[in-house]
Amino acid sequence: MTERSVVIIGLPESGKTTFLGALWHLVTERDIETVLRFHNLRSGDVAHLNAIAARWRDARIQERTAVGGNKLVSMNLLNAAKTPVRVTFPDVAGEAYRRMWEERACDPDVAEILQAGGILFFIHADTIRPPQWVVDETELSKKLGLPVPEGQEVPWHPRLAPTQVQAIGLLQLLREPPLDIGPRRLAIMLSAWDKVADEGLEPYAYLKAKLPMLGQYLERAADSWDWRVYGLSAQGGEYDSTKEGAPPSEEAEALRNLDQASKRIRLIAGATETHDVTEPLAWLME
Ligand SMILES: Nc1nc2c(ncn2[C@@H]2O[C@H](COP(=O)(O)OP(=O)(O)OP(=O)(O)O)[C@@H](O)[C@H]2O)c(=O)[nH]1
Ligand SMILES: [Mg+2]
Repeated sequence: MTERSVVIIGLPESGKTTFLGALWHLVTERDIETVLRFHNLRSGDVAHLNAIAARWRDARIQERTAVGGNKLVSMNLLNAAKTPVRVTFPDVAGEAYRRMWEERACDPDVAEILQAGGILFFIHADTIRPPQWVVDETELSKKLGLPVPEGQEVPWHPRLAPTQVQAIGLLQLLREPPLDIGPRRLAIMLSAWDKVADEGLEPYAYLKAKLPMLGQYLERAADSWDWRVYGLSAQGGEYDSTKEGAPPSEEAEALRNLDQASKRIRLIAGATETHDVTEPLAWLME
């Protein structure tokens, strides 16, 4: 059997676990045509997959993945030619990737996971931190009549870096030893697309508008990635918050009322839209 692995990467709260929950629902429910079809579960933590898929169906926000709690699941999927391909997915905490960017350190087990296969890189489309200029901030504060303290330095910390800088930093690390395994396919997943779809941009245009340096890095083929950009709404809308006392979300209620939960999922590639989140996986494994 062809062995393939797909690495899921993304800073904390970028939508990695939600995607896995939606994918597991889609391939086990089999109510929608998909490019890759479920064959059987090869090994790994099926309890974890079932738990996140159940939470996804209930329209409840996933719990943060715990550091050190990396779950490795490997499932056999059938491609269009009905050839079984074994796909291994890690569900790694975003904190592990944050550490890679901030401290340039990585646990050996995460490093091992990262040295295989095509890459699904998650960026939460609605929580992008843009570059900020001190002069602009000062100007704005003055206009709003807010106090502008003089001579107060804020020490720089890598966590304050704009999203695109962190993303490029992570991608560059993957093209350096010990993680480099040569040019790979890269699918950039702009998650929570439902929150930004109103802007009327296609995913790549959105990336170029909000993350222009990342756009240039990809266009100039700086690290020879063979890349694509997708917009993904794995939830279809806002799910119920996990915060104590938070009221249920109206959107979540509407999503629960859909006949087919699989239809919550929206994957946008260019001008086309589908419910089939196996499409980028099929491309990564071609
Ligand atoms: N509106 C909306 N929110 C989403 C969607 N997908 C993920 N989110 C939200 O994004 C946040 C992070 O999602 P997770 O799937 O837990 O992200 P993660 O990357 O696994 O996070 P860590 O485990 O902390 O690394 C949650 O609040 C989700 O509800 C979506 O399709 N739509
Ligand atoms: Mg997670």
